Amino acid sequence: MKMTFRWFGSNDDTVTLEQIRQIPGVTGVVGALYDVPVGEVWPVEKIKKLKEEVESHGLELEIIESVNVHEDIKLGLPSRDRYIENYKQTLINLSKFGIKVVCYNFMPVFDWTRSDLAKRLPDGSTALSYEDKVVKEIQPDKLVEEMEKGSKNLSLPGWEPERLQQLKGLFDLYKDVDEEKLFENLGYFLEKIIPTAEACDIKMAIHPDDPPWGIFGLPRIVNNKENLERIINLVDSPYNGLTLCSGCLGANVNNNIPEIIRYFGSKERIHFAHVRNIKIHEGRNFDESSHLSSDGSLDLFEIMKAYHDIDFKGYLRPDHGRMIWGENARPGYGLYDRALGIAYINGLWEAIGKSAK
Ligand code: CS2
Ligand code: MN
Repeated sequence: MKMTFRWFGSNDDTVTLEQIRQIPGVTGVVGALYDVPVGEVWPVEKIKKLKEEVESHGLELEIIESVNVHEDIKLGLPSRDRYIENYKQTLINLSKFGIKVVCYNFMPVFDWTRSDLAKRLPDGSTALSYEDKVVKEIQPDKLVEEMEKGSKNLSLPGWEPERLQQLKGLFDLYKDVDEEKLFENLGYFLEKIIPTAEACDIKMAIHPDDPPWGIFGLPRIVNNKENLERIINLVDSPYNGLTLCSGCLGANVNNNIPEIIRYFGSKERIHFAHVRNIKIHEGRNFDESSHLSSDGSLDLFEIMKAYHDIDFKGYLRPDHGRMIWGENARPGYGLYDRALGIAYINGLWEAIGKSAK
């Protein structure tokens, strides 16, 4: 595996490249251009600048999270073709700088959703948390407001204000899009972009829905083994692959994460691993815990063992972390807890590797 760390750029991250470089085992960052509106082509100059900045700190930039997909593509509107052409051009531009994997998601309207961005845990840390009742009762525009309030004035990935301003219009448009239609629209998108991804040698890696069930009546399809299987078969190419996010899929107790890793790993379709733990409470409620198995509901040993068994050579990053030691950072994306997560994952990896010999 290649250990990486998500970074939001020098203007918009409390964590510096200098700090990231000092986390044991980290070889690269997971980056993105956050100032290009969704649907527009990523300019070569900006990609070049990001790449050079990362490399000047002794780190690699080989993976992008995310090139977001314009809503018109998810909705299947006639205007989608223009945005798909732009997406292809972005892939071509990224390939000029040695990008090997592009993570993206296909969630209608909302990216990852939480009811609290700073829930206080018994040890005094704060964590992202999801309470079903809260999300069921809140109006979508109020949720957007709450997320903005909790963001500490740092942009939240996948929550672009320009797009969310059009909430009402988007909900109207999604009235005609059920799960089947969303699959169809994803298939249309993949058929168009995978040949370009192949030519560019960029592996596409779809990120699961977070949480892995529908919210506000919007369809969600990237949420269990059967659907992941259906997605990789929409276009049967190694370039049509997955980001395996343990915390997202794991929120549904019916998803057996080690088994899913072994299954899709044997097909060589996992290109990016997000590793995090969550503490599931009764029903559809969970808090994001530390990575440690005994702190959460997922067994990180079994998860890392599955990656080891499939001889995982792809990119991996700790996913969200709690806010600890008084750190003030973007919710989920502080330095300390994610660095602790990495140390723990490295420890598991070394122990599993050595005891397998
Ligand atoms: C997230 C998402 O769970 C996660 O990794 O924080 O925002 C994720 O980056 C996107 O859904 C990927 O497109
Ligand atoms: Mn993730």
